[in-house]
Amino acid sequence: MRRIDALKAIYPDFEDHLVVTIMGAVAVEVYSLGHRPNFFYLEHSMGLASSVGLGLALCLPDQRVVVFDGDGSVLMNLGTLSTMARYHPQNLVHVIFDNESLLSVGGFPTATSAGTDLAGIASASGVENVAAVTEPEEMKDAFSEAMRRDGLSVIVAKVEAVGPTAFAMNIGLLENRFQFERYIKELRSK
Ligand SMILES: Cc1ncc(C[n+]2csc(CCOP(=O)(O)OP(=O)(O)O)c2C)c(N)n1
Repeated sequence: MRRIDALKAIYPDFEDHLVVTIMGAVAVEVYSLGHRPNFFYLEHSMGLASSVGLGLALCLPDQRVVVFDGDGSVLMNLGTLSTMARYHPQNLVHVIFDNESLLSVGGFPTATSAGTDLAGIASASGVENVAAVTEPEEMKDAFSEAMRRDGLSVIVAKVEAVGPTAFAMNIGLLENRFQFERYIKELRSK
């Protein structure tokens, strides 16, 4: 499965929710499907998208928060899975696209290419709902189930190590940061 196809399969289910992505290829792919003011691309802070997502989920319990992460990023902040499980937000879906590589910086292999099982680590960390998917249809089912549940879900999607041909996005880092902040402030004032 290509990550872009997995994202296309679930875009209608996440477009209206708070979305945080890691930097690089996945940010560009989400952006290419249609940017929304409720999407935040966490540039540079590798490993911390799920931590930002957890903070948002705990502070905004009436919202659904979706995090799009990568295997390399999760491996840099592996404690995030036990922290999320410990604080068990009722509204957080953490999607880890596992392409077994650091695709955005040249494709160096990560530990998942040598057998590390992120779904197994998520379960052993205490995450209630964990799914491992390999096809867009499975992704669609696992994602809509996760969005329906009250709780924390982790979906590990095995994807090919392919990404966009170019990494340009027509939105500046600060513009995205302020737009997302404004979106949240407006939610709170409703
Ligand atoms: C702290 C830190 N270290 C390194 C980088 C450089 N970097 C940017 S993207 C990336 C790879 C991310 O890999 P992964 O999470 O697996 O996502 P993929 O690129 O494969 O989609 C790296 C190493 C960074 N941005 N921040």
